[in-house]
Amino acid sequence: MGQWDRFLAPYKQAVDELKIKFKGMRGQFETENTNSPIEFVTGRVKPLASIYDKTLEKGIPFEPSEKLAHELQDIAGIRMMCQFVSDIETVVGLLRQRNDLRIVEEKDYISQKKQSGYRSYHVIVEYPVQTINGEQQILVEIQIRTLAMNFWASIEHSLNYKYKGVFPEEIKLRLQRAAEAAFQLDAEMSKIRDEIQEAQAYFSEYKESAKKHFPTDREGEQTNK
Ligand code: 0O2
Ligand code: 0O2
Repeated sequence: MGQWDRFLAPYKQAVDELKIKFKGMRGQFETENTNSPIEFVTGRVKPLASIYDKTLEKGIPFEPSEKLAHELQDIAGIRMMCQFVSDIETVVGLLRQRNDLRIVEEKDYISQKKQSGYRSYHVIVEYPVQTINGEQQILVEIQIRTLAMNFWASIEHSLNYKYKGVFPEEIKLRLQRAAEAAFQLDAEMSKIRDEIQEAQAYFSEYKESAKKHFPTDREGEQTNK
C-alpha cells in the first residue's frame, strides 16, 4: 500500500461512516412520519489532483503529513442537501447535539454569501476514526445547502473547471445573478410551503369546530357512507 493510500484510508473510513450515520438520520425521520430536513447525502475523499492543487495554492509541501491534515480541512467531505433554507438550521442543530463528533468551526456562507454568489453552510468537525492502530481524529468538512444552492454550485463548479478558475467579467456577473435567482426560488418555495401549512391548519381547525357544533350531522354522514 502506498503512503498516500495509507494516509487517505482513515478519511475514506470517516466519509463512509458519516454517510451511513447521516442517511440513518433521514431514515429515522421517515420512521417517525416526520418530514426529513435532509433530502439526500453525498460524500467524497478529495482526489489527489485536487489535494495537489490546494497544496500549491497554500504553499505547503505535497506530501502526507500532520501539516497537510491540519491545513486541508476538506480532504474528507460530506454534503447534506435540504429542501428549505430553514432545514439547514435544523440540520446544524442536529449536528451540534451529536456526541460522536466535535464541531471545530462553522462558516455561514448563506447570510454572508461568497463573492462568486456561492451559498452554503459549512461545518468543520473533528471525527474519531477507530483504526487497528488506535483512534485517529479526522477533520471533515460538512457542507449543508438547499437543492437550489446545490444546483447552482454544481454547475458553477464544473464551468469554473472549464475556465480554469478565471471567468470573464460578464460571465461572473451572470453567475452572480443566477445565484440570486436560485436564492429567490428558495424564498418563494418556503413561502408556498408556509401558506400551504397555514391553510392545512385552518382546515383542520375548521373541521374540529364543525364536529363540535354539528356532532349528529357528522355521525349521520358517517353511517350513510
Ligand atoms: P437512494 O436510495 O438512491 O436514495 P453511495 O456510496 O452509493 O451510498 P455516494 O457515493 O454518496 O453514495 O453516491 P452519490 O452518487 O454521491 O449519491 C448519493 C445518494 O444521493 C444516492 O442515493 C443518490 O441517489 C442521491 N442523489 C444524488 N443526487 C441526487 C439528487 O439530485 N436528488 C436526490 N433526491 N437524490 C440524489 P443513495 O444513497 O444511493 O440511495
Ligand atoms: P471541491 O472538492 O472541488 O469542492 P480553503 O479554500 O478550503 O482553504 P476556504 O476558502 O475557507 O479555505 O474554504 P471554503 O470556501 O470554506 O470551502 C471550500 C469549498 O467550498 C470548496 O471546495 C467548494 O466545495 C465550496 N466552495 C467555496 N466557494 C465556492 C464557489 O464559489 N463555487 C463553488 N461551486 N463552490 C465553492 P474546493 O476546494 O473547491 O474543493
